[in-house]
Formats: sequence, structure tokens, C-alpha cells
Amino acid sequence: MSTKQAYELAKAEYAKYGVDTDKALEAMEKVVISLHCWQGDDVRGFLFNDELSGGIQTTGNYPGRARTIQELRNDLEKVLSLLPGHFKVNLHAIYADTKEKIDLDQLEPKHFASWVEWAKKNHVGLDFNPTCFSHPKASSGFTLSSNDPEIRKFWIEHCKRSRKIGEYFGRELGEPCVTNIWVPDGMKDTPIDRLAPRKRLMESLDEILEEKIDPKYNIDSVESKLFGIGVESYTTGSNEFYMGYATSRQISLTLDSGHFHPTEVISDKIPTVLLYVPHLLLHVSRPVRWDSDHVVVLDDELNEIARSLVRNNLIEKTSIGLDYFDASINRIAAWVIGVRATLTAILKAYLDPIDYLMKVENEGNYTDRLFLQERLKQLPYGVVFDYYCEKHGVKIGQDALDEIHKYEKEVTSRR
Ligand code: RNT
Ligand code: ZN
Repeated sequence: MSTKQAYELAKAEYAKYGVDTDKALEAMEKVVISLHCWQGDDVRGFLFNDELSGGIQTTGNYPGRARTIQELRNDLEKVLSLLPGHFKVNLHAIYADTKEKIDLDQLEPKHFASWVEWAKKNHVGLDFNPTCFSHPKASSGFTLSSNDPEIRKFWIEHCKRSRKIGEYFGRELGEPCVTNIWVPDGMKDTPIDRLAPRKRLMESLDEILEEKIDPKYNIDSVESKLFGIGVESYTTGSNEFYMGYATSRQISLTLDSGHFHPTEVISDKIPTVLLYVPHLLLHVSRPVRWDSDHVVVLDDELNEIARSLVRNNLIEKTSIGLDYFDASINRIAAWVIGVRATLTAILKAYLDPIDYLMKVENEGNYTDRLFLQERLKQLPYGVVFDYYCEKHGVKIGQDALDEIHKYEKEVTSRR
């Protein structure tokens, strides 16, 4: 049976529940996922050759890490060829393309000109992040909330420049760049003063955001966290800190699925925080017992995240980025698996009979709601996803894996 024939059967099955699969596929065309460039080189970047630090860690030494910008771009192109839809690539400041010996407080748009060229050629947008870690000036464990005015000044300047780079991306590529600020600031052991660092972080952020930039080009977002490795007792940029900050400044809030207590989920936070902030950035990740940044898979929480986005049309106010780094498996596969899982979850959410489910819920008919929720798990969404891939000329299932193996044999295993 061809993919198309299988699709026609699936379409008929979904129609029994009042779902139009063609419409769901139409909705998918508007979905944009931001691919985190750092999966390809274990978050090392090319500006310095510093070890990863700041409470985050990659584990594994699978061969084939991208060692140059060119290798990273080749890998990203291979990944993009295996994915259906429209994408952005999410860069960190340490991925600047320059031979100049410069520091983070000297970065300018011109240091990313070749990325813009590459993005245009590959029809992708760009997102951006200041890199406030893996740097000698972050070695005290504090950056924007440091009690040393010189250290603060350095990181404030870096973040200001990052917003200008974001604006440049937005202008050049015709879609806004989301510039996300995450700082690792915090303490291993119980602090005495929990307030002062937060006051300093607030003031630093205000200084960074002082210059107004048109959100048509750059959207500012801030990312909270619970803890990091070696930063277990206190995180300056906690959830409450950034909820309050993003709400009072009316900027975007970043929710990373690994940045909460192990049983706490972001799917329930999405419709909540969007009552108060104008925009959300997601860092879709998979925490296994801690903020381990495992490759995203189609698990219950990913399904719930997608439903939260789709059911009330909150996807329009949300940018979806991925954030994980697994160095223990083929890195191209790691990207492809995570993006395909995310796309599948979103498609699956569009394939739910939302109006009907809302109706029975509003009537208090929880019996039918539960029966249907269970039935939906059995419907052939995978067939619809395959057809979506085929429509985009993208390889399906085993063929996609064979392609990854081929690239590994010819390219990444020779590095
Ligand atoms: C760290 C944050 C942050 C980083 C990336 C590399 O815990 O999740 O988003 O993972 O910026
Ligand atoms: Zn993150």
C-alpha cells in the first residue's frame, strides 16, 4: 500500500470523529520549530575553545562532533533535508564566524553575516542567545547578578550587543529573531542574602532592555531555572523572578521543560503564563530525573505541551525551540528524532476533535471525554505524519535512518 493509500484510510477513520486530516496538515504548514545549533557540537561554539560550564553538561563521546562552522552547517543541512516544514536555527553568541580575537562584549552583527547568508540560502530564520557561561568572567558563578560591577558591566554589554544581533537577523530574514537570555547565576550552598542578587539581576536586565527594539525584528525573552550542576541551593533567575519580570516588563518568557521539579510540567504553565505575558518561548527538552537534556521523544508531556499550544490557539503567541544536547548517540539522529517527535505531537494535537471534546467537557460529560481521549491514542496519526513527510519530499521511517547512516559513514565517522 502506498503512503497516499494509507493516508486515505486514516482520513476516513479520523472523519468518524469529525476530524478533517487535510485541515490538520494545512495547520502544520504554519508551524515553525527552532533547531538548537548546539546539539551538533556539544555546546562548545567556535569563538573560544572553552570547556562547557555554568551548571550544564553534555555526556557521551559519540564520534562525529562538528569541529568547525562549516561542519556544523553541513550537519544542519543534512538534518533540514530530513525534516518536513519551516524551521529556524537557534544560535548562541559563541557560534560567531570571525577570525578576529574578540571577546563577547565586542560582538557585532558583522560577526554573524555568514550565518545570515547561510540562513537565506537554506530558507531558515535565525534565533539568538547571549552566551553567559563557559567563560572566565562567569567563573565566580555569577554574571548579570554579580556583586562585582566590572563583571556585571561585561555581561550587560554582551547582552545589549546580542539584542542588536537579533535585530539584524530579524531585519535581514523578514521574521523576528527571539533573543533569549539565560544566566547560570546561583550558589552551590545555602545563601545568606537571597534578595540582593535578584535586585542586581533585575537592574541589569532593565539596563539591557533600555533601548527599544521593534518586536517585528527582535523579541526579548528570559529563561528561568530551578538549579544546575554545582548550583543546587540557589538560582538568582528562578521561576518566580522571571514570571514577575516578564509580566511587569511585558516581554517574552521562556519555559524550558527541564527547569522545574521532576514532576512539575510546563504544559500546564503555557495557558497560565500567557494570560500575563505577551509571548512565550519554549525550550522543549526531556529531563530524566534532573535537567539532563535528553533527546526529546513523543512522551505524555510532549503530547500535553502540543495540546496546550493547539487547543486555544496559543501556538500563535509561542515560539517553539528545542534545547537538549546528547553526545552519546549520533548527533544528526538526535536532532531528527527530537524535531520529528515535536512535529508529530503538534500534528497529533491538530488531529484531536477539539470542538467536540470541549463540548462534552462543558456539558460535564466526563465519561465520553475519557473514552474519546483513550480512543485518540489508537488512531493512525503516524500514517498522517508519513504523508506529511512525503508531501514535503522528506524520507520516512527506515529510509530516513538509512540516510543518517549513510551520512555517518561518508562524513561524520571520518572526523
Ligand atoms: C540551560 C538553559 C539554556 C541552555 C542553552 C545552551 O539550563 O536551558 O537554555 O541550555 O542556552
Ligand atoms: Zn533552555
